[in-house]
Amino acid sequence: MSDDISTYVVELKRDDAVEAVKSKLEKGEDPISVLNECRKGMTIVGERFQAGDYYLAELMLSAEVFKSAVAILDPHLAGVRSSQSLGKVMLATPKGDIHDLGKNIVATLLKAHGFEVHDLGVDVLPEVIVEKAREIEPEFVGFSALITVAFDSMKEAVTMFEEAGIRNRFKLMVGGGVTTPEVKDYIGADFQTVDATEGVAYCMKIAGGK
Ligand code: B12
Repeated sequence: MSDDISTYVVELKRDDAVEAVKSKLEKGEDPISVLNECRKGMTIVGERFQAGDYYLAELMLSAEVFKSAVAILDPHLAGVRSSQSLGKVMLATPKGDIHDLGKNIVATLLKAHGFEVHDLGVDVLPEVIVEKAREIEPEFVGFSALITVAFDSMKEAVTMFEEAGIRNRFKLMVGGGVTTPEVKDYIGADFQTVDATEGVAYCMKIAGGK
């Protein structure tokens, strides 16, 4: 059996992907690099979908393969849980977007590094995001966006943060495959990444590396 996880994800071979993840972990490979291999597979699936070679059914199946692989990785990613909270992070996939695989990974990694994570879920209305930010009082707010319609929802939420006078109370991060530095500027975020570990490093830095 080959151990190329990205190929198994692309070929929608769940059992092979799971076995390859287990085997790499047993060999002592870094869980983050195993995660990146899984993600590479999703990127290829996305390219095939865009090119019309894959349909929605394949997109959905690939997500299931990815989830099964990450379920094996999850306890390893969460291995270094800290007992002291470094601060609160509120996460959401904004209105119009239901992608959550990346957001869930960021949540796991942040928890693993000692942050208290409040995950609002997917397709979250801007008014709910603002209401929850008032209630939770997070040090960080993170948006996860995978489709372009989410850009306007995020901008709407930021405008509502400003109108409510709370925009400066937290650092605003945006992540997800379709985001770029231009998206960060468009919505008025403080930080942008397409790599969950960079997001965690940013929070750690701001939190003072406590
Ligand atoms: C899997 C998938 C799906 C699954 C999602 C399952 C799920 N539970 O999430 C399903 C099948 C449901 C789906 C549906 C659709 N999808 Co889709 N999907 C994908 C695919 C193949 C992979 C996305 C993914 O999960 N990647 C793996 C994760 C781990 O990567 P990630 O999200 O980028 O996250 C990483 C980082 O970005 C970062 N991160 C993520 N969020 C955050 C947040 C913070 C705060 C931080 C710090 C970091 C961070 O951490 C993660 C790990 O490093 C992409 C292709 C691609 N290239 O991304 C298309 C893609 C996103 N989908 C696309 C489309 C068009 C759709 C549909 C509209 C299709 C349709 N016709 O119905 C619907 C949208 C429904 C909706 N309203 O949201 C397009 C979007 C194009 C665009 N520019 O808008 C893409 C890019 C495919 C393509 N190339 O055309 N999809």
